[in-house]
Amino acid sequence: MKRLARELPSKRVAVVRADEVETITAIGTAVSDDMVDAVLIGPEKGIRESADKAGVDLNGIEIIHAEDDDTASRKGVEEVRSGRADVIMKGLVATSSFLHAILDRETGIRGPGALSHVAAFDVPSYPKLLIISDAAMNIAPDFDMKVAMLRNAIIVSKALGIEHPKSTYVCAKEVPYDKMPCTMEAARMKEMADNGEFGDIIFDGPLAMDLAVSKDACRIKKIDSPVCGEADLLILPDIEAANILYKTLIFLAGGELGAVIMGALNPVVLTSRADSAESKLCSIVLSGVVASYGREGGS
Ligand code: COD
Repeated sequence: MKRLARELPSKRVAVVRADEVETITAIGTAVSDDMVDAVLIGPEKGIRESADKAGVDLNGIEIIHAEDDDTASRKGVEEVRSGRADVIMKGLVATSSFLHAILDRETGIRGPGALSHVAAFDVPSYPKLLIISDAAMNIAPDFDMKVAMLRNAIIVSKALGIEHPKSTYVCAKEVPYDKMPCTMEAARMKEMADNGEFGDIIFDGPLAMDLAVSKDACRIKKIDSPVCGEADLLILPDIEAANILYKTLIFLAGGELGAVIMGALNPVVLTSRADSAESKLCSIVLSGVVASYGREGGS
């Protein structure tokens, strides 16, 4: 991801409530490594104090003063709407204030489709990136939202150079079972994939998590699937399942990640407080990569 970000033209990131040491550390590193430019929005005194604590040099970085969350969110969205910034990032601002400013029908940056959160994990025990959705935005997505989640995740996959992502909808079982709605939805998604509705991805579902990431599990259970043990992209049934997987990959599997909200007119960075400084940096970098892909090669 970082190599890609350095090769691509620098994107400008508008950081909403940058008066937080962790956020300013991540954005400061991305700027000093020439991966992005930044404009910092929030209480100016707090931003300067946080930068001092983080040891970040603010020379050449623009600051836009905003006293409270709603004003900072509005000003951040305005930066991307006007084209002065390419990406918007959440800092210390409350998630709901930030997301509502993005979703505002009059002044926000909604795109024509739905917004969803996509995280790309690097896990030491898995030989490839693992993309998961949606761990942070859509609480109880209906089927149409899950289809949108898959489409958004495919864009991220392609932006990362994974052209034909092996994809699945993860359930507790690998055969459609009418008492488990997840499996019925996964079978519906597979029909759409078989009809070419997601382009040239490789989709199978439903699959249980073990089958998605372990060839041994497939062999033992005698499951033959083109995704078996090699999944690039996982759609999860709801925010709990996805968030539990997200935190498990970090805290029990030593994963690092980059995450981005897709579907708005510009990529949105919404890091979790639980993310390491490295993961926050990767999220900034990923959003820059996705912004370049949207403009130069992508959808
Ligand atoms: N894509 C496009 N438009 C959307 C989406 C979406 N994913 N979600 C909501 N909207 C639109 C609706 O159509 C409506 O016009 C407006 O936004 C408000 O929608 P509501 O009333 O359904 O949604 P709210 O007010 O409950 O808020 C939407 C949030 C995204 C803020 C909400 O879903 C939320 O709080 N998500 C979880 C965020 C979170 O706490 N994450 C961190 C911890 S995991």
